[in-house]
Amino acid sequence: MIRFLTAGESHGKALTTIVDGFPSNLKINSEYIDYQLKRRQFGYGRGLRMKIENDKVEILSGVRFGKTLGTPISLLISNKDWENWQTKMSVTEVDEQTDKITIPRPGHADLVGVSKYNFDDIRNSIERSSARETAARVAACSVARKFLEEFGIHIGSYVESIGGIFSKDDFTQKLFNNDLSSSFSGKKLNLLSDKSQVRVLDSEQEKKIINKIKSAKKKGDTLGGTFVVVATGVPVGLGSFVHYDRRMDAEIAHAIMSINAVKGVEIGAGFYSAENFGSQSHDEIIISKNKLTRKTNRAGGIEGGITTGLPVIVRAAMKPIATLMSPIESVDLSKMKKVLSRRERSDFVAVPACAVIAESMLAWSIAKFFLEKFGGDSLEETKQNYHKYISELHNRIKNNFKGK
Ligand code: EPS
Repeated sequence: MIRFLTAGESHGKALTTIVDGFPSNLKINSEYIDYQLKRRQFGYGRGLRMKIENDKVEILSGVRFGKTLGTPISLLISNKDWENWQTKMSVTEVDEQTDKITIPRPGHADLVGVSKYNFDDIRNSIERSSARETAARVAACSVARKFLEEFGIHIGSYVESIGGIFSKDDFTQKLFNNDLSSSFSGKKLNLLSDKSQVRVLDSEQEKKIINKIKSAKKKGDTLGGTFVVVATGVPVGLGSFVHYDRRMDAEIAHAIMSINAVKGVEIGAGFYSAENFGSQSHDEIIISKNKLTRKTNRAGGIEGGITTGLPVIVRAAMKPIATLMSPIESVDLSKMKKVLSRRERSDFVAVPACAVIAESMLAWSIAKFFLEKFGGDSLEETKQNYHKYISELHNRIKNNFKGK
């Protein structure tokens, strides 16, 4: 059973995470994790904080001579901005008076946080609810991503739309139609999407989106969007139908929905299927190259809570960032009077970053069910179990049904 916890406030000294349960002898280094951290910081429309931070991880434990020990892996990411927040975010009591935040931003955790935790300063809600926490998640999930790569599982993503601007070339439809070259992989997908400033696959769409972000900025407004995450190389048989918490699709929906500002998650062509006939929704079973497979992949690589062996396809919606430079209505809690909401430094758009975070969370979910199925205390043991299962799979089905 793998697990991780993160800790750290947005403007505290650092973010930390402990990653537990991975087998020994997996090669990992800080450069690998830093590459993913950099991808999370990227994207047109991010705010000034990303100019301050240059997220780098320090591996504190669980790794020796570049390989995991099978022991808890602890990771640290320092907040460069801490320098400017030492008094305001001091762990110990300070004599200096700090201004309390009394106006909650609609759409952020400001009001619900003070309501729930009995705070007299909204700062206490902002700090941990900030999407800064996702830097620690990306670091933790990089271990899962590296582990999956050992089995040829690659996770990639692209931004499908920002502010309602979609590409004319519907790549998502190609995924559902299973209309991709045999060499298509999550890794190759990222080589394309990472080239774009907003991580889209179409340069015409990129131009339109950047213009829309520019106009949102001018108006002091923000935008959300939709993105697609794809995992290729996933074997048949991860997850189960036996319990609600062993279903791969339920696990993934939970993981993606837990990302800040995500308000919708869809597996495969979920919403399309709801509007169409069964014959247009399900994936016909065929034999190709002597193996059982499907004509299409509208199920998004999961049937009955179990992976089908086709790419896992997850689509998600991110709402616009809650901090608005042209604010909407709120209430000053110190006076209980109507006011305009509070402005503070923030992003205008963070959909490209959100897609990278979702890749990381998807890696975690798949690694969790992968290790549940194949187990192993060392990477060698996990590989042995995996290869035995994969090599026997087709003949096992054939032999079981022979002559019946
Ligand atoms: C973020 C750091 C934050 C924001 C953003 C994400 O930095 P700061 O609050 O110091 O500007 O840029 O957080 C939000 C948009 C949010 O609503 O919390 C990061 O590291 O991703």
